[in-house]
Amino acid sequence: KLFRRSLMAALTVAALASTGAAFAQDFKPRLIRFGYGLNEQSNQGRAAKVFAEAVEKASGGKMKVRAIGAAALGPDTQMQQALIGGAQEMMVGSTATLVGITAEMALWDTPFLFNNTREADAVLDGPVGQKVLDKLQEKGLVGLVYWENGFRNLTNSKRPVGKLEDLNGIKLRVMQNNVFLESFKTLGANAVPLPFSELFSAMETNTVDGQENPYNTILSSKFYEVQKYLSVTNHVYSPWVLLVSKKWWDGLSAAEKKVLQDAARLSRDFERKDTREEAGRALADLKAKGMQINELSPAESARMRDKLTKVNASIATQVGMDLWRDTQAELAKLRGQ
Ligand code: TF8
Repeated sequence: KLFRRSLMAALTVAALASTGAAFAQDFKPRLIRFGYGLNEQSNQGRAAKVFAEAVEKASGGKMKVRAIGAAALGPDTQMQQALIGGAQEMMVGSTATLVGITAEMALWDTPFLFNNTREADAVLDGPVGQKVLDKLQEKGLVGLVYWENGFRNLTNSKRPVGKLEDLNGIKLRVMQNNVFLESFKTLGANAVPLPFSELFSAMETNTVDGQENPYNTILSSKFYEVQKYLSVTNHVYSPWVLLVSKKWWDGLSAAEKKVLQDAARLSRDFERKDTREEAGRALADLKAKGMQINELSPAESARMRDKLTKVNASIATQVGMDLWRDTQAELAKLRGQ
């Protein structure tokens, strides 16, 4: 009995020693170029910093994240290609700009898909969200988690949009994505696709009259300097997605991958909380900056919603009927239907 006990102890010591050795070997010095489109003072910038710090800490300083904001590494679409080719390691950006690569991402562009952030979190972090992330792999990308960009609202320099007809003839910048293009054409706007990095100067020079983004971005990108009117439409919830180059990812050890996955989840939880707090204050801040804010009446909101259901059929075809039905089923369950 005594012999067995000491044998067990010896085995335990040996096991501990070997995990310790494996730990040291499992981290190589890594430099991670992490690009994003908004500025450092934005919710995106703050969360990028949280991610970078978590990775460095958990890897004992072996993995270094260089977070590069303000689209200095290029707009979303350019960074996506750099990740696919292996010239850049990581980024965070809009799911909407990924639709050209992974059609399933169009699911998140469905107008009025989520009624609130509880629904968004549940679907994005659940099996449907994971299924969409998994689709990225065959295109050379690994999707780790979704961050919150947020519910989108309209701004423009022409007039308050209180009803559908007010959008007529407004030159509105949209993301480079066929669903957004179709949605805003359906609403009567003159929709112009542009990368985010060109948006501010396009509004400043009146190349476009308006745009749509969450309150946080309107504030952090100082759109209030070039836009007078903000109309509360909440027409769609936009996620951001944390992406890794698959080429680079496949060369990482299990321990290195785990560090990135854990830091991704930690940054997600921080980012959503931070974004929601900021969004709660942002409307008052934007008013103080001189923006004129109007809400749509419930009747006008319903009209906009009705009109936009037209694009649902084409989204369902793009993402596949199975995924579309799974999403609707999950939402019905969340709504207690
Ligand atoms: C947009 C998006 C942006 C993102 C960002 C640059 O309007 O809402 O927030 O693309 O990653 O383009």
